[in-house]
Amino acid sequence: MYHLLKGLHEYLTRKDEFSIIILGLDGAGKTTLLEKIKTLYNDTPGLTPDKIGPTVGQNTGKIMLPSTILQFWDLGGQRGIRNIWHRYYEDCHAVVYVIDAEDRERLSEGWEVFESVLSSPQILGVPLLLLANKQDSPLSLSVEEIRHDYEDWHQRKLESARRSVRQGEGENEIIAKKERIASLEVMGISALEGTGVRAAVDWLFIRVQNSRRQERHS
Ligand SMILES: Nc1nc2c(ncn2[C@@H]2O[C@H](COP(=O)(O)OP(=O)(O)O)[C@@H](O)[C@H]2O)c(=O)[nH]1
Ligand SMILES: [Mg+2]
Repeated sequence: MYHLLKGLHEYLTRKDEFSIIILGLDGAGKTTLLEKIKTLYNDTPGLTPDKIGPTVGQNTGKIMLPSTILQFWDLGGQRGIRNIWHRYYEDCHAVVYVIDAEDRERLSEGWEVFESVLSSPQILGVPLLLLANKQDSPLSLSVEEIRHDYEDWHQRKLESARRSVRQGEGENEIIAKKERIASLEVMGISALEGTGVRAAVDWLFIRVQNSRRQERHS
């Protein structure tokens, strides 16, 4: 009887755990976002922005949602650290890419890295969310402007690839990527002030639940 009740209790209180990785260039606001998520969802608040230094290695944070635990991994964005992102791809359930919408000078560098994330075969089927951060700043590009800027950048890149003799990708990869871009979710946030952060977490929560269901039915 005890075991039966224990089993039932475990079943009813069971929480599925999902890993979500937060990627982006250094300075995009990944750590600020992670700490804001912790502050919004946990009893013990995350670090305030004045306590956040450049990320060396990784930061993690867990939040509890109904029958779900989301574990966030903020991986550093410096060039050297980016080389290890792929090690996390196999085990993640969603990817968040943070772009600094205020830093126009580094947008194309940000898209270059975003493109490599988007093209990674291990995460082709994984929900991907693009966050246009720093919306509190009057200098920031809006969500629409960010989407257009990326599409323009991508178009230019395709054209220059067509002109060059050596093509890295086949037609199928290009089509798969086009579909991914067309269905890409872009949201505006201010990691500093917290605006839009709950909407982003809600989106992730729903998407990881849905992809788990698809897994079961396949
Ligand atoms: N105005 C503004 N600044 C932000 C925001 N998010 C992060 N920052 C600032 O951007 C800088 C880099 O943030 P950080 O979280 O360390 O970036 P990371 O390298 O991607 O982890 C810091 O000075 C942050 O205070 C935001 O939403 N708005
Ligand atoms: Mg950081």
